[in-house]
Formats: sequence, structure tokens, C-alpha cells
Amino acid sequence: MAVHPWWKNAVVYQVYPRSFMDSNGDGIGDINGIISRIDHIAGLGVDTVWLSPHFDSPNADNGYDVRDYRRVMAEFGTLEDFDRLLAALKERGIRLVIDLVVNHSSDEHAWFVESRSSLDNPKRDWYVWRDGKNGGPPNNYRSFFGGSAWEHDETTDQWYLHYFAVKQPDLNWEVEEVRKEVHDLMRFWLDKGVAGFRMDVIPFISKQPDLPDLTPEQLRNQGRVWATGPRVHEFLQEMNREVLAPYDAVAIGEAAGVTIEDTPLFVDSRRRELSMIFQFDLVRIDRHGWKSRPWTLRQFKEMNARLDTACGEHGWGTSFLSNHDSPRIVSMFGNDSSEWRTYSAQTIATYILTQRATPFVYQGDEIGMTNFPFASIDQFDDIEVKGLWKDFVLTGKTTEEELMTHLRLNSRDHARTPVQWSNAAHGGFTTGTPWLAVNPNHDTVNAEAVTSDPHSVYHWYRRLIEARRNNEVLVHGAFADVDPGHETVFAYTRTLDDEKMLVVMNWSTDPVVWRAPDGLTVTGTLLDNAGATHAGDVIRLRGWQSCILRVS
Ligand code: TEU
Ligand code: CA
Repeated sequence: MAVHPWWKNAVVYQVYPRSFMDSNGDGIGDINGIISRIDHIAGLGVDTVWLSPHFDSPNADNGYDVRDYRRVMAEFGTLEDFDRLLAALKERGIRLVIDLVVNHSSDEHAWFVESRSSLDNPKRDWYVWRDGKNGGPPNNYRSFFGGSAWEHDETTDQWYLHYFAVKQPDLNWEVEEVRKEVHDLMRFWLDKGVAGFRMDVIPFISKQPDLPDLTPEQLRNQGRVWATGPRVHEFLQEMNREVLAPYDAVAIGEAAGVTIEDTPLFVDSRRRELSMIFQFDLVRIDRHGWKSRPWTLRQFKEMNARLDTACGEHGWGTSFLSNHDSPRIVSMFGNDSSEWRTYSAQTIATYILTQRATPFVYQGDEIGMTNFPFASIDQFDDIEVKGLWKDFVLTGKTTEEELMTHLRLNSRDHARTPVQWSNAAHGGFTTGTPWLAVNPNHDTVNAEAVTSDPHSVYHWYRRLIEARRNNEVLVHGAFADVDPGHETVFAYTRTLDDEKMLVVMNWSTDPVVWRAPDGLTVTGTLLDNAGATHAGDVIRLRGWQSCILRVS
């Protein structure tokens, strides 16, 4: 049996602390809340938790704007609480991966307060400052959150760069001291016992020399330009050498802007950079700028096969279709009507847990949580929504109704509504007033309902994770799509040595009779979310039915 790094066999559960569980009634999730619900996580059988940012922050972007990298956000608790969480997870054999947000910091971080104080401050070049051009910003970069990516600073009459919010100035990684500071804060948390990092927009850390204006084509996909800076791989190899390798730490790069074809540059183990990356083509298959457009299963399957190939023999992937920046998985990829919600959530889970990649489950997926029925713009909290409102509605480029139509499909706030624990008030998330409203369907869609029902989404995740743990072929087996042209069936084999599994899923509500390709005969049923068994080479599937089969 080949020896693999632990993170290749891992199954990761993402916690967005602000929305997971509130323990002190202030309506905001916190670390003690996570500890109080830890057996819900452990019960799934996952072995790793990824914790979205828990650091001190003024929350311009819900923690992705860090003011102090060695302090816990006051609302979330204390360093002691953090240590207790780490210990409670360890007790249950669960590792903790934390978020590393070092492409930018908060503008309230001491480094930036110093940097903006004067032109000759020793930390001036720790951020990206430039003179304006013709009374305007240095170039035509646009912020992800609306407006220019440059902010003018009266004190020194210069402009600073911020790919995201005005309160998220980009760090200048050209400066060795900056990189050393990042390495040191990583060691601070690794010495505490964390297993590694999910690295926020890490491909963006190397800026284009001279920062020329973008062409109209480039402006349509700025991330692509920002993710291909000339020194990004040098900086990642240095980080690996200085910190990751010595601690055998996992490095999960959030790789916005990186193409499927460029993925090996970051994850090929011979390059000693990252363990794996989040590549966004699949999870953003519907996106055209901020708008959502129809997509097909065939397009999805084509991308999925290219991604598996791109990771190749020396690389490794991530299997995810949800996170705190994306709409709810069953609403986006499944069918969240009451008739099909459970079956489709289970079938999407079957896909996530049977890839040659590390699977990620986002809090609430295991409960089958759905998108929120947003009715008006003032129900949104997300800074990205506020940016779109300013850039497109207030400028008359679009109407409130059209913006709402797309936000109802793809807003990040769908993922950020509090976890629904029970049919109690506010879904049992808080005894106070939640910072963001709880989905009204918590009366039926909640953790108590799914954990007490053996046929639920929760137990289907648990059984998939168990099957993955007991069948190495589902982890390391070669992937082969056996019917890429089929409109509604997604079927692929996983092969390891002389063992072969066939995964067959119906991604529609219409029953289907599917014939396995020649040479493949079903000899047994490992799992089926409708409790059916299959044999021979004809597979009958009801709507959103999926199964994992032994074949010869
Ligand atoms: O997101 C980076 C990113 O590129 C996008 O997914 C982003 O969320 C958005 O959709 C841009 O349109 C990371 C974090 O995951 C996100 O929460 C932060 O807002 C962002 O970086 C800045 O730190
Ligand atoms: Ca709280």
C-alpha cells in the first residue's frame, strides 16, 4: 500500500465561525459555540476542520481583513478558547487548519497605520503606494468589491492598492521583511498545533511590475492577471522551504484567477509549493461577472475531467462545490424543492466524496441547507453586494430588480446565514438576535431533523465518508468518465490496481435507464441513496438517485 501524505486521505469540514453557533447570546457565532457543537462535526467522520478567519478584525469583510494576526477576534473569544477548541478536536482525532489572509491586511493593522503615516516611514513599502496619474488613480485596476482598486491618502498625497475593500490594503511581498513576518506568524500558530493553512487569494501576492493599465480583455478577468505575477512561485517555494516543509504543514491555496491548465504549477509536488488549490471553474460554472447563467452537466463533466488530468500523477486536487463565498450547494447544483432537496443533496455529496482529490464539506451542506429567500437589498450584509449596488444600480447600469434576480441565485450571503440546529427560534443558533437572519425553513431543515433520520443528508455524508475511508480506490483510484456525453447521467470509474468502482448518478428529476459501457459488469452495490441494489450492466435510477458499485 503506497504511503500518502495525510491530507490526501483527509475529509475537511469548513466552519465559518460567525454563523456556526453562538454560545453567549450576542447573536454572533463564537469558538465556545463551535466546541458546544463539536460532536455534530465528529459524527460525520471528518478528520480535519478548516476554520475561516478567527483573528482580531474590524470585520469590513467578516474577518478577511486582519488587524492582529496573533490575537483572536473579541466576538469569537480568546486564545484560551482557541486552545481548548484545538484540544477538543485533537481528542476526536480531528486536525485544525486555519485561514492565512496575507495578500492583504486590515487598514487598522499596526503595519499599515505606520506605513501610511509618512513617505519615509520604515514600513512605507510594506504596502503598494504610487503617485496618482492626471489627478486620478495610478492605473485602471478595479476592486473586487466595486470602485477603483486604488485609494487616495491625503496625508502623503499618494494612492495605495487594494484588490478587495478600501479597508484591505495589499501587502508588498517584494519586501523580504514582509515575507519574514508572514513566516513568523505562521510558525506562531503551527507551534500551537494547527496542521496547516487555507491560504486566501495566495496567487495574488506577486504584483505585475510597473502595474500597467489593463486592456479591456484583461479588465473582464482581472484575477487572471493578478494570479500570474512574476515572483509568485518563488515566494511560495520560499514559504515551503522556510515554514511548510519543516512543520509538514498542509497548504491549501485559494487560487482565484488560476486556470485549470496552470494548476500543476502550484501543486506538482516536485515544485515544493502548495499541497492543493481551490480552482474555481467548477464552483463558478454559472458565472459571467456578477451574473448567473444556465450551464449543462456536460460542461460540468468536461471541466471536471480536465481538472483531474491537470492535477496529474504528481499533483493533488480539492473536491468542493461550496464555501462561504458561494450559494448553497443543493440550490446551486441540486434541486432545493421539498420533493427533491434530500435526494439531490445526497447525489451532489456522492460526487464530492468520490473524486481523486481532498473533499470539502461546508457547514450546513450536511443538513441540506438551502439558499435564503432574499426579498430586498437591505437584507444583505455582504460588502460585495454593497459594491455591486454602488457600481451597477446607482450608476444606472442595471436595475435593482435585475441585481436582485442574480443575487437570489449567487450571493455569498446564502452561505452565511446561521446554521440551523433545530426548529426552535432562530434555528437554535442563538438566544439573542442573529447578526444575519436564519432561513425561515429551519422549521423542517435542521440538524436535529437530519441526525435523527437514518435516510437523511447527514447520514448519507457519514456513510460516504466511511466508504471513502474503507475503500482506498475511492481516494487514490484513477478517474475515468465513462459517459461524458450523457445529458443527465454522470458516471465514472475509479480504478486502483485490480479494484474498480463505478459511480453512477442521475443529476435530474427524470427517471433514467442507463447501460454500463461494454466490459463493465456490476458485481455488487457499495452504496445507493435509494437503498436499491444493482447487477449486470443495466442501471435504473430514479430522479437524483446515485450509487457506488463494485464492477469487474
Ligand atoms: O475570496 C476570494 C475570491 O476571489 C472570491 O471568491 C471572492 O469571494 C469573490 O467571490 C470575489 O468576487 C477570498 C475569501 O474567500 C473571501 O471571503 C474574501 O472576501 C476575499 O478573499 C478577500 O479576502
Ligand atoms: Ca457569540
